[in-house]
Amino acid sequence: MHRARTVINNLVPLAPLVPKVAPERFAAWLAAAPNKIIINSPPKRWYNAPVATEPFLNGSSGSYVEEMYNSWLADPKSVHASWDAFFRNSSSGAGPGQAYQAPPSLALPGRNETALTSLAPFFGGGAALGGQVDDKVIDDHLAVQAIIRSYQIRGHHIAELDPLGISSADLDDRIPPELLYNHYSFEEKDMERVFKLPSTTYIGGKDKALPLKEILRRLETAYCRHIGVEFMFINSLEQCNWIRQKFETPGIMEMDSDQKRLILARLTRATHFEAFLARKWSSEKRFGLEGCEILIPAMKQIIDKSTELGVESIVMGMPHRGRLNVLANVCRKPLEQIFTQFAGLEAADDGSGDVKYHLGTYIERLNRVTNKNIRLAVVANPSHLEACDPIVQGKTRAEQFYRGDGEGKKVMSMLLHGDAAFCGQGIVFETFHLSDLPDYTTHGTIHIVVNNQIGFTTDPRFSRSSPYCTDVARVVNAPIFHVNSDDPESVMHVCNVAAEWRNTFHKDVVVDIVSYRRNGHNEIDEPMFTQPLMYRKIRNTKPGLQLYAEKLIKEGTVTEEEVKDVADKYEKICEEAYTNARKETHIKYKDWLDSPWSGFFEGKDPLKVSLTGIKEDTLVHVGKRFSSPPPNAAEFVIHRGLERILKARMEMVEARTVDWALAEAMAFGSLLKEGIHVRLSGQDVERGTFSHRHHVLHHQNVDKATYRPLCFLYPDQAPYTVSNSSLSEFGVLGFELGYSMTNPNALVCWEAQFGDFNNTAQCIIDQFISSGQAKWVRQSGLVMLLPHGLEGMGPEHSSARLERFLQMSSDDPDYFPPESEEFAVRQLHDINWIVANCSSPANYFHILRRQIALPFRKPLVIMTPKSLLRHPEAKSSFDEMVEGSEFLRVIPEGGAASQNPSSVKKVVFCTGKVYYDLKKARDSKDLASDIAISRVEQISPFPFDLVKNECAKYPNAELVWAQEEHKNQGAWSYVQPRFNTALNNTRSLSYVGRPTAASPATGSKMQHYKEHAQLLEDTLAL
Ligand SMILES: Cc1ncc(C[n+]2csc(CCOP(=O)(O)OP(=O)(O)O)c2C)c(N)n1
Ligand SMILES: [Mg+2]
Repeated sequence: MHRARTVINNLVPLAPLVPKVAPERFAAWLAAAPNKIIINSPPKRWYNAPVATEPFLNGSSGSYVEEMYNSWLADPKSVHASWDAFFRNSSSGAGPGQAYQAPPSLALPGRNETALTSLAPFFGGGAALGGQVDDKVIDDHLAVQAIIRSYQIRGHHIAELDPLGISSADLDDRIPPELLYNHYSFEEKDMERVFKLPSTTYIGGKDKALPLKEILRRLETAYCRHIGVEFMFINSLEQCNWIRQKFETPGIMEMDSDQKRLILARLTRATHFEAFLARKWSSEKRFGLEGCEILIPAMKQIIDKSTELGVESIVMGMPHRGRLNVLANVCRKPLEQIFTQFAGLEAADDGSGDVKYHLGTYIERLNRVTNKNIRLAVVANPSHLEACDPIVQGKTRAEQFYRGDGEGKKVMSMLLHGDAAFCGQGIVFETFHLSDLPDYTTHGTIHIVVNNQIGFTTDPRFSRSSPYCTDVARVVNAPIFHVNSDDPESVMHVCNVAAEWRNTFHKDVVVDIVSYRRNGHNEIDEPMFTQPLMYRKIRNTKPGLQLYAEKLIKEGTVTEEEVKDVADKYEKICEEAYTNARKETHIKYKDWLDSPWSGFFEGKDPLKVSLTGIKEDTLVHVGKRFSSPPPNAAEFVIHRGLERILKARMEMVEARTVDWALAEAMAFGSLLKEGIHVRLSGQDVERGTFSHRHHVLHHQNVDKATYRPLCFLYPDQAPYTVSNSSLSEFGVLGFELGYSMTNPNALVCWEAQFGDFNNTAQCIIDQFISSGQAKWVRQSGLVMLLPHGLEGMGPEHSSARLERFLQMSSDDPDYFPPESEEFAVRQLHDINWIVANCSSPANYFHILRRQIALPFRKPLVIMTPKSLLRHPEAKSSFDEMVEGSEFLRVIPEGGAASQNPSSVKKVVFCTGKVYYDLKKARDSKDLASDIAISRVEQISPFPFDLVKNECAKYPNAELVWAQEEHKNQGAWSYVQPRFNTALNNTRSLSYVGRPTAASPATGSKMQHYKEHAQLLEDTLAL
């Protein structure tokens, strides 16, 4: 298959495009008698080596070769013996000029040969042949094949896609030469000649041969009217043929009058919805759909077709444009709820809310066309265009996972894009690259581009370098259907094909609706400032609804009264809803939730946290499984180094201790045992960036044979997914966030390779994780694992930018909440996320488990260690994990200093791995009784209560905060005001550590050690 595509790609002529001066396309040729045309050989092509060296494969024979090759692949006997020999030789690597063997004589056909004379009827009559086939006949047949192929490959370039008729969707007004009639040697008299059709086309329907004139007419109809099909780059002959069939088959686009009336009704709603809003709230921004109202019937068509094919749930993501219309007319969100958003009412529930064109929704309803129940969710999104793409994919994937929908037959995703954003935003590319990865695929997404040929005030020519705004989709071999928005029936056809494509191949597909934007970017913008000619044209362009209504009236499908009637009815619905909306006094953010967790919150004490310590038996069981080689160890050969690692793990279990990896495995394993699905995703997480985890063992002799110990802990455990991700942060973090939104009873973790790289996913962090609950009342228990710490690895492998996470924490530095039993959980309940830097494996174990033990969900950001993964002291005892133990927000000094606190001279507060360095230095200086070192493990929400107690314990001590990060980084600026609050400004806390800096760490190891030594000395100075 792949080889066939190689051939196809090599066959694409690379001749320069010629300017579109005269309309010398075949269509024009049909209308006007052409001049005599000379055969003009396209550039030379090659099959297995450069064609220039394989002389017989030049000229227009490329498509013929492809035809032969396809037939040969299916059945070597179906082609002439010479072709058979050629393909066999070529497949086995014969060099240029060596694969070809002269064909046997035509006079004596062999077993699998067809005498050319048998094709006589197609060659203008046997008499013309006289037992011989002249070169012209063969060349003409090859030319016909080349023409067909040219239309399939390049027809879209000249399709009439722009409803305004002013620009080309591919930004190129020229006509590819192979679509010009004078590229080939036909004359007018040839138009009536009948040519045999190759198997790579379906234009014939039942006919095996057609007159040239008809061939050209049908190709024009299929490829150059209001649909431009881009698909010939796809690496699968089967898929190419499937698409050819969907667009070439005669009559395939015909529609009955019911279907047409349905389109009209839907288009009416879409159009009148915008008109209604414009009338009632003329100065409100709503990012209307005017100019591309066909989007609504298009989406509905996809939903109808997909439900008909078995889909039960659709997760959608979309930008601002037409969003309210989608909510109203696709999701059928009550109009009252939409209209109240315009009323400026206060919210009746918690949260800070968002503007109306960002809100999500979730609806379950009956699809009236298919009479099946369907769930529709539109995820809430920020202004940041395309940022919700991976979220939608993660949410979809999770829904498929929980439903056991392993092939995506029941749940699918649909993503909407603006033309400028689709090609401009890198996240689109990152999301496409998740589409075929085993643990990230959603088995095909239907993308719709609202291509209004403008982005705010910028013309496409200045906003992209690719011909089409959709070219990014080509990387995943997604077919792309460009369609003129003013031809509703063509739009519906491509929507049907897109839904069928997804259902058949479970791969992505793009519908590019080429349209225009009737107003400015928003309703109060003046587009004439920047696009005067375009907008003059738009003013003179009839709305799509009017055009379609006129068409249907003209052809007798509907009457004028019926058209008016549908519109009036919808207006009435809007008016009624408007009246009801005016009675509302409050809005409810909960009405706009995209991922309701039914049953999760109900009947729960919102402040009751389950215990995180577990039975020792479980620790032992998980520990042992995790430390054991595969059960069939005799055959499954693991790496020697791993044998040692497993052995060391087993020894730890026997000694009732854990290191970081073991603690993590025990947290995961115990949750799996409790029925909690655990998913760990990120770059190289299976082994672990620092080779400490090893959740997937690889057979050393058998390719792809692996063993995942945590999947085999208990027969009835929840599933465990651990997956190396693509090299993306924005895309993958977004995906995992989406995954975490679907079901609260799962621990979803994303690990950065180094914490430093999280900033390429900054938008997900800022727009979704940090603020998602406040804006959209949507919770997530996502865990971000960010390896962090200055260890001399240079500026880009040292800091996860702890300071940024802390700066975005929403707890008030000046407010010490009332102390009570529920102090900790109440803080967690009120904050936007949790930021921690654990220094012990046990604490890591507990904080992971606490994510699930909480009666609500909060994102957790953990600065995870690197050197501590192997630090001999960074171990914990089972005692710290068994029942009765819990997460420690602060680990107080427990050594000599704590025994005689009043004589302690200094209390050093710190967080993370620097603790071990400070402790070692203190003990080596024999200062264990003079200096207490306390660890703040949960930095945010800040443990005011525990810090206060710890300080109070050492009344005569100086208080310092020591950190290895530079002064303007790390936790300092967050903790300082909070210490003051905890101490009620009665004592002060001073800073010890590196000075301020622009870069997170030095690139010089020597300098690093120097700075580190200084830090220890300064901290321990008395
Ligand atoms: C990431 C991001 N950058 C910039 C913007 C500002 N912005 C809002 S709409 C817009 C133009 C979008 O054009 P297009 O994607 O074609 O959608 P349209 O508005 O034309 O429907 C821009 C630049 C944004 N919202 N998000
Ligand atoms: Mg646009």
